[in-house]
Amino acid sequence: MSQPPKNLQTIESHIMNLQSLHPNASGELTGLLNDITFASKVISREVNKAGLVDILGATGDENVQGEQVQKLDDYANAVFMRCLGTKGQVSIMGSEEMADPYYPDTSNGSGNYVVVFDPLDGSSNIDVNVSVGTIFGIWKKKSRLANIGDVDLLQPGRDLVAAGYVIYGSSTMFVYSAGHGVHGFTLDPSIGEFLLSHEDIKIPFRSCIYSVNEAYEPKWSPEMRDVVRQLKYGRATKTTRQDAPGKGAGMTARYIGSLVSDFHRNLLKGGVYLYPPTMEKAEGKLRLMCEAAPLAYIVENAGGYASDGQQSILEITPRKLHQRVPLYIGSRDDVLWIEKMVSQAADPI
Ligand code: AHM
Ligand code: MG
Repeated sequence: MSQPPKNLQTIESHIMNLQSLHPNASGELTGLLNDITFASKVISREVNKAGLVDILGATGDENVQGEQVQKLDDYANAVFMRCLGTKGQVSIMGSEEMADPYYPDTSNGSGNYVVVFDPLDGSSNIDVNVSVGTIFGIWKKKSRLANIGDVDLLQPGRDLVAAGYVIYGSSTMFVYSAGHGVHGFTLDPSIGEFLLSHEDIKIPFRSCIYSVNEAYEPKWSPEMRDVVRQLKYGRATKTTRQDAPGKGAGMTARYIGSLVSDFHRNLLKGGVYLYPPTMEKAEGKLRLMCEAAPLAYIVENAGGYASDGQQSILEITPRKLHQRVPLYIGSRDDVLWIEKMVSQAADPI
């Protein structure tokens, strides 16, 4: 008979313990986080049979139950929409998959929370069995009355009350923070529970991994080319990496092209992820509210840092829901060095 696992703490009990740190808490945030974990289990189940769904879908876009086969990112979005805010705790939902914010009827403006999410980031990778993920951020509504609007939705990452991501990989993991450390849970599919597997994650201060799509190099500014060249060959400026794992030499590269996967690896092993502006995309590709800010909140709670090249991602107040932002995120020392290089460049990069 196999030994029972050492740690059998479920994510639900972990979230409950968190609530006990706030004696006046109403339980709404606890309920909301539990709704998100449930949604992610449903999405995980579907992602795990993605190949099979494709085969069924190819026969005429209907599955054996006669239901329309949806693209997985539409499916994940629909699951989030259905699972969240059903108890009236959410006043506004914003999704990468929806052009406009959604105001759930169940709340009618009385819910205390605003949730923004990317239901399935990197979904173009699913066809080739590469890990994908969900990212979410939760803010508290600001308006007292029911007339909620942009002032509630467009809040900086610094005001997040919780954020997290789910990675659908060799196993499904749920990583979240509500301001008391970053904690990771692995889904045990046999019992359908997320169990605490990575308590109080801390990202290494310096790293030897950089993650960037170098195919865009011809479209970067000369200064950005120099930043990546120095990551590769070793920093010329003397805040250097003599005591870093690379022993003063350059870093190694890892780029999956699936943000949650690249971020997760760097969070655990140390590393820096870059999505700089290009000639065509002056603000980069990634979304401030549903991708950059939640991951910035996670990385800062784990001791790392995230910047747009000028300032902390968490300090940026969004102008619109789908605003894009350049992103440099990961090990603190590496990101601070990149921010220094970028902000000192003559032209913005
Ligand atoms: P998506 O939100 O449309 O899935 O795009 C985001 C993805 C990230 O997961 C990934 O890091 C990035 O796009 C990759 O972009 P590129 O192919 O330009 O390197
Ligand atoms: Mg995305």
